[in-house]
Amino acid sequence: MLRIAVQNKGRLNEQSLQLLRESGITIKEEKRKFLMRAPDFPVELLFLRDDDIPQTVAMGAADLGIVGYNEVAERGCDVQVLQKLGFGGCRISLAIPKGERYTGVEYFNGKCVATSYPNVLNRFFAGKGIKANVHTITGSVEIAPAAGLADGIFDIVSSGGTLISNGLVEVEQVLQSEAVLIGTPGLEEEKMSIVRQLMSRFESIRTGYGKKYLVLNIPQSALDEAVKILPAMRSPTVIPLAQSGWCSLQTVVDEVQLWDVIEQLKGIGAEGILVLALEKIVL
Ligand code: PRT
Ligand code: ZN
Repeated sequence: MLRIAVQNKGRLNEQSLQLLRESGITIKEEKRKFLMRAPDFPVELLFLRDDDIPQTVAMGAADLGIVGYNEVAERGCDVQVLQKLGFGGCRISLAIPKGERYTGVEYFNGKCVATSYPNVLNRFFAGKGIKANVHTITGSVEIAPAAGLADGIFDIVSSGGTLISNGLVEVEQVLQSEAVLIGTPGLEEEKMSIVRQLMSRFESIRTGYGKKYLVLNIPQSALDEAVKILPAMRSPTVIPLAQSGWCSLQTVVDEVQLWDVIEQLKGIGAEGILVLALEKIVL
């Protein structure tokens, strides 16, 4: 039996549970408790605040945890980062009031910076030889400069909207983060074999994120050109059509490239283009 710590509410909760569901680990949420056993996999889930997950895993009270890398970096607990999970992406950045002249990280010498991530920030400043006053506050860090509590902030940024609405400008991106799977160091082989099985399922799901399955018809004469346009995993599947001179192409495309690829394919005569949702890619 493997115990996995997940966030009990908050931003990573739903996607963590969805990843587990898609991996075949379902829990009945309507009567959710602190600790729940999955009926269909040798796993139980422990629901915690994200702040407590790294330490719980380091102590071995949970074997695995799903948590933002930012929390792992801040807590400095003895855990193994086993896998990036491809959601919860954000960064921790330094930001200062708009209109301030910023010439480089030396700007922060002698300045006061408010943050909930003092350890990450102190390490960054120490590495750059900056002597600043790091002021630890929890919650609403972004209002600290306007409230006269700090000259700048060091906080999580995702879209950047919160900084803009508080009159702040991001000047240094210090740490890139996403949800990660962490594990207790030195798990016994029996548990590790379940961990490996889970990680391979997670990887299949992650590989499918942001990808679409594209099906289209193309004149045989344009096939070579179409193959050059399509960024397939190996090469696209080509199936002849009943109508002579035409074939069907099937391939996987990154969502970000999708419209570009479609327009290029239409330009060489593609027709009947279907874009289908892709659930998993098992490598
Ligand atoms: O209650 P608990 O302690 O479990 O949760 P929490 O309130 O500490 O964390 P929660 O649920 O807010 O976030 C959990 C994790 O989500 C974080 O540790 C990050 O790894 C990740 N994550 C991803 C984010 C964001 N994106 C994010 N945008 N965490 C917080 N934010 C906040 C940020 O603090 C700032 O206030 O959103 C604001 C900035 O967002 P933008 O889009 O305006 O830039
Ligand atoms: Zn938290």
